[in-house]
Amino acid sequence: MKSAIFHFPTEGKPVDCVQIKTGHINETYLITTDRGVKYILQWINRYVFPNVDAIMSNMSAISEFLRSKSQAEMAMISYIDTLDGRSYYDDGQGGCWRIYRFVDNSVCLERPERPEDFYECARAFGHFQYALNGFAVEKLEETIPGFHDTPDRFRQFRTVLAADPMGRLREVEREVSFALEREERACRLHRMRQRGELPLRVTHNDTKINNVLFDRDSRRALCVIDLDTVMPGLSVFDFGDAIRFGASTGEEDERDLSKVALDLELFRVFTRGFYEACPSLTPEETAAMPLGAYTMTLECGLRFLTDYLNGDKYFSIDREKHNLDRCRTQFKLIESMEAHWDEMARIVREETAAKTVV
Ligand code: GN1
Ligand code: MG
Repeated sequence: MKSAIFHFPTEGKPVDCVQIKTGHINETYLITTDRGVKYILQWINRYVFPNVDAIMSNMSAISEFLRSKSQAEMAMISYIDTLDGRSYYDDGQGGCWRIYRFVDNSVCLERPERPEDFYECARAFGHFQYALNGFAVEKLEETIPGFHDTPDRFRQFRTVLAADPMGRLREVEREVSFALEREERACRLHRMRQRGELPLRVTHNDTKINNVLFDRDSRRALCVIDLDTVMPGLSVFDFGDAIRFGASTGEEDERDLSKVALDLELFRVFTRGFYEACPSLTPEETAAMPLGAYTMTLECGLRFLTDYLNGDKYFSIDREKHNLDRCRTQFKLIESMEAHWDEMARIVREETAAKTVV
């Protein structure tokens, strides 16, 4: 049992604690009490999130806004304050903990088991974006500054390349060239953002399908979770990150790269669901969807590679070279996107054109 749980009010006495292996940053536990009530307890990684107050205050600002909007069709998880009235428990040893009540009958999917799951996932993230239209973006704190600042990710990459602290550079020369050759294209979105060609929105920034809770029976999306990286961003960050993870035919850490490609049918289904749930996207935003998928995939691969070269300090790993394997799947996916670029653009046009208000 994680003793942090005893700093929160629970219905009944906690009697069981199981770790849920999901995500690469925080640790998550399912707690059950003697009255059968379930809670999710989370340990927040302070190396990644030094400012926990900023996370919690973003979260409550968003929750409040969404609750005040009657049309919000998606539920929000709400964190439970500690016994002494704080939004999280600081254990004094560098650990911060928070809890929320487990959503009854919910299930979290590591990948879409059928296209409908991915459609539901798209609707959930599209709706999240749509429902937050009108929220004053500037009220949000940047919980991780420059999170999707791709040029800055390249700068960090170059710093690690120059230092090569683990002596791993020689082994990854191919991956390094792969990334550097694509730098210009990967930074295009950032320049469009700077030029104001795409509107700044409230974005989730971590739109993996495992950040959506589904109803176990109906398989409808219930709510979006993991709001730690909600920050000002571009709508296509959310679109693109979901594609990166969910529309790949292989796992994010698959070692057999022949299994990894972009599934165009899943790409279509996601585009449809996202646009249906968020019809306020501008024509410029929809046109940038393929580039969003490309940028998020390359950037994520670059982050895995940077972390590998840096000694695996950021993403948790379960095996040697885990981050390198993750980097390779992302780059394989990039090759698949490059090979199907025109089809991606055509699918986006087909799925958004008919509905565009002229
Ligand atoms: C991290 O921990 P998790 O799985 O929710 C990361 C994302 C990456 C993702 C790659 C705060 O998310 O940005 O896209 O791993 N989160 C943070 O799977 O860096
Ligand atoms: Mg997550």
